[in-house]
Amino acid sequence: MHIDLDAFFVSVEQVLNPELKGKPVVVGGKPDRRGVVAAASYEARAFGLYAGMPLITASRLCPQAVFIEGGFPKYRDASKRFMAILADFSPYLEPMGLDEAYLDVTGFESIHGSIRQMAVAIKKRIRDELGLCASVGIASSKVVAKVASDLSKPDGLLEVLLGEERSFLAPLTVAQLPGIGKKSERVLKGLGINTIGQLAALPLGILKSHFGTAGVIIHNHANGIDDRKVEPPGEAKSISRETTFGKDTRDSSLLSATLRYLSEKVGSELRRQGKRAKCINLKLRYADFTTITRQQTLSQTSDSDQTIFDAGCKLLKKELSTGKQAVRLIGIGVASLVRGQQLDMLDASDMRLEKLNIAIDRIRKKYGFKAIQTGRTLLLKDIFSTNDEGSTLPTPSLSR
Ligand code: DCP
Ligand code: CA
Repeated sequence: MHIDLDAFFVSVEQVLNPELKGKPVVVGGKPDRRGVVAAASYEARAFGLYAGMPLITASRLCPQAVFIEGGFPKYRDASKRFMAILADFSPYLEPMGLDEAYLDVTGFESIHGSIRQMAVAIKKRIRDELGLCASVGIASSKVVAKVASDLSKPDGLLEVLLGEERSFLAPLTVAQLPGIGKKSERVLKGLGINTIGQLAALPLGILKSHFGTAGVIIHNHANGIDDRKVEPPGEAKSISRETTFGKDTRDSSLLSATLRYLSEKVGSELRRQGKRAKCINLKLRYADFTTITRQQTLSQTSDSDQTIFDAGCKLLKKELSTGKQAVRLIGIGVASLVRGQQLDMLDASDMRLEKLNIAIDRIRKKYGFKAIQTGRTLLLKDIFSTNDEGSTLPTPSLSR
């Protein structure tokens, strides 16, 4: 089964404020703010609004829409409750983001009835307990189940019977196949391929010459073949935080203050998971949207804000010395994570930092992230808005 909640952020807002029901609603921010639509209600989509559209365009197309800022904690809570309902039906649950999951219910029919009955029961529980609508696709593989749930939206339920995968996919457009983005769609159009059926019939060699090894996957998926298992999540392989500036900037003190803030967010999550990182990466997006990432490997694993920040800063300085453009987005991440303690002896200054991190984490856990702030981030005071989660920039990506 693939289960996906309809108009997720918006629907959560409508449950909390029923006056919004049945109206064009946009979550993402007020239209005078720079930013994009995160979620649009189906009523808003009727005006051509979609996720990723600039808010300013959205307000032009649909001035009567209600624009709301939204708040990540609400969606996270709804997501937890959604996943808990699914977990009642099978332990083979693979969440894909907040509002979407694969669930392998094979073998649980004797408890819950047919798979279709299970899907009906899941939808009912989500409606009764969360007030939300879910769309469900049932099929013998992940890719077909996902296409089925997408196609069934909103409030849908679509089952593709065993053996009917190919004929189900055949009439759909290639863009409806997960993994086919705008670029691949253009390449395929150039080859005269518009439907998944045509794609399925294309010789494998041609696909390989255009898409490399991904060509094999595309070929299989187009033919309804997908042997990926539903895999309950392992441990996070990387942690990152990023933010888009209200206005593109070259101000190195603003960039470094933001980098410090993001490093602290990454560091505290790293320590919360009881892990250390070997690799630090910096991400920058410039005014013209070109995006770069640069990494550095540490000589020893670390979980300290200071180490993450120092490595990020070095990479930033190097990059800015060559870049001429203003920066639109900055992000910092850690990868190559390992669990547990440092084996080498820490020197006195490392020990001091470690104690400092522990103290800061404790204060933040008790009083919120904004309860304590390092000098380096003071510059951001005016830019940061605050909410019940603590100090966050007004972008959802940062509130996590
Ligand atoms: N989201 C976002 N920015 C995007 C796309 C999505 O912030 N560019 C957020 C808001 C969505 C949520 O993720 O509510 C889930 O994304 P979906 O693509 O599943 O979209 P919706 O749930 O809003 O609508 P649908 O009914 O099409 O699933
Ligand atoms: Ca959704």
